[in-house]
Amino acid sequence: MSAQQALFAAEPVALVHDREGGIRYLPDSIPPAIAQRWFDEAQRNVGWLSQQRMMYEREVAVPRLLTTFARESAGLPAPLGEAFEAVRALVGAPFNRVGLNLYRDGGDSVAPHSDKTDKLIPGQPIAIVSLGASRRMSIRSKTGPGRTIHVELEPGSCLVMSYASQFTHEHGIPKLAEAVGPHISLAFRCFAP
Ligand SMILES: O=C(O)CCC(=O)C(=O)O
Repeated sequence: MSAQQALFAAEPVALVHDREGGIRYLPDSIPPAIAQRWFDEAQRNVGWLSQQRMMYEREVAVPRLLTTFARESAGLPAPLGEAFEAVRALVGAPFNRVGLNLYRDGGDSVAPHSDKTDKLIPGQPIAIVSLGASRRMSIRSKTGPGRTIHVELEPGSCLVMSYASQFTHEHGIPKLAEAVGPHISLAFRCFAP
């Protein structure tokens, strides 16, 4: 696979190796009809927010819509209760927070970053379920010249990233020049009590 081609996987694939399971892509983790229903419900129900951030001393809009919920939130919107249980069972981790991202079109993105770990339970993974249109994620080592891995996040897939990998690798979703439909990610994390 060249560095520019994106991986389209039919089987689980290990992208990065480390002592905590590394970064793994699990295609077809959620059946297509359920993934479509979760997409429709999440798009309608979760109260998407537009956030601002400072860039070069100017306030700019974060290029995607976001929201976040605790598993214990009263009135957890559909489909998040169901998704929490499915992803806890799939990955075997006690996820208690979910961050949602809505990429409205190819102009929306997330810059390369690693997740903040200060509020997370050490050793517990992060799981990202993709819904809607596919988007390409780029993963690269923070150190050394290592190649960038491109993985196509297809609807119903789950990308599992170890806690340890947040110290060694960055991930991001670049903008696309071509037209693409909306994509939603559900990013499950284990917050310390
Ligand atoms: O939307 C994605 O697949 C990635 C989201 C992400 O990187 C994050 O929430 O930190």
